Amino acid sequence: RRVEQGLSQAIDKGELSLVYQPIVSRGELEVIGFEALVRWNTEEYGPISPATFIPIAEESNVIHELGDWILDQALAMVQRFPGQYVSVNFSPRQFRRSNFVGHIMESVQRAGVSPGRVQIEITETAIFDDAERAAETLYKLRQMGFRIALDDFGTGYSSLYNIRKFALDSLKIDRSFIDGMGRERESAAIVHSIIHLGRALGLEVIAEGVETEAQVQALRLAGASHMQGYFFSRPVAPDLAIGLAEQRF
Ligand code: G
Ligand code: G
Ligand code: MN
Ligand code: NA
Repeated sequence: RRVEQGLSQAIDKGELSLVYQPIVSRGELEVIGFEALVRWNTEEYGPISPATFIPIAEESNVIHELGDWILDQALAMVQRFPGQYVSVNFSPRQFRRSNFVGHIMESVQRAGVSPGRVQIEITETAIFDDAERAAETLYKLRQMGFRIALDDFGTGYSSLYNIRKFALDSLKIDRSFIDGMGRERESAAIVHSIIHLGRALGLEVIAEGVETEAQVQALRLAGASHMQGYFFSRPVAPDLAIGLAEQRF
């Protein structure tokens, strides 16, 4: 309750900000996009993690106010990048909002941003509860030129059979599997399977949570399309992100 009220005021008080983490291509290790991640620095308690406040916002309509603010910030930012896309996280409730497609289209038009510069990140939970409706929403978004990524892939309960029905551009392998890759055969096997699945379905596969050189080498060999993680950069403030945009890693 307190968090919910605090969030509603946080925007006006200027306590929210976005940080950006580069997504790097496998071959040349060029920055092809940035994931936008929200941060909340409260006057009273200091920083609160989105892992804490997003689920609370998600329980009420505050998520819409918050989500609109995040999208507008990210759309203003992408115009400062020399060509990269911005990847924005949408929670299940945002995705299921009535007229989500019209709403997001209006935002990009108002900002003067081409939909091709925007990647929409959604989780399996958002699309599998009402698969038919979700499939239609994704189809429309993709028709308009948005990129669609399925986030935290492998942790949800997606049926592999259903994946092909959704208009997707990429699968993001959850970082727990990347983390386990060097230690457990099971994690490595899962990473390889997701990469093969993605390829077979004509999707890009983005590995998240890449922290070591050894993981970079293993993922390149395995054929991941793109990588993201602390090895390249932590999520950083806008001005620092601009500085990273033309960097090779
Ligand atoms: O950035 P960090 O690793 O602290 O994020 C923790 C969780 O919060 C992750 O699951 C991430 O997807 C989620 N998150 C971060 N920023 C946003 C955002 O702007 N919108 C939504 N819906 N979730 C976000
Ligand atoms: O759920 P989602 O994938 O959107 O969340 C991304 C989260 O992962 C962000 O909170 C971000 O700060 C975090 N993150 C990004 N790169 C790394 C990494 O290399 N290691 C770890 N542990 N977390 C990371
Ligand atoms: Mn994400
Ligand atoms: Na993720």
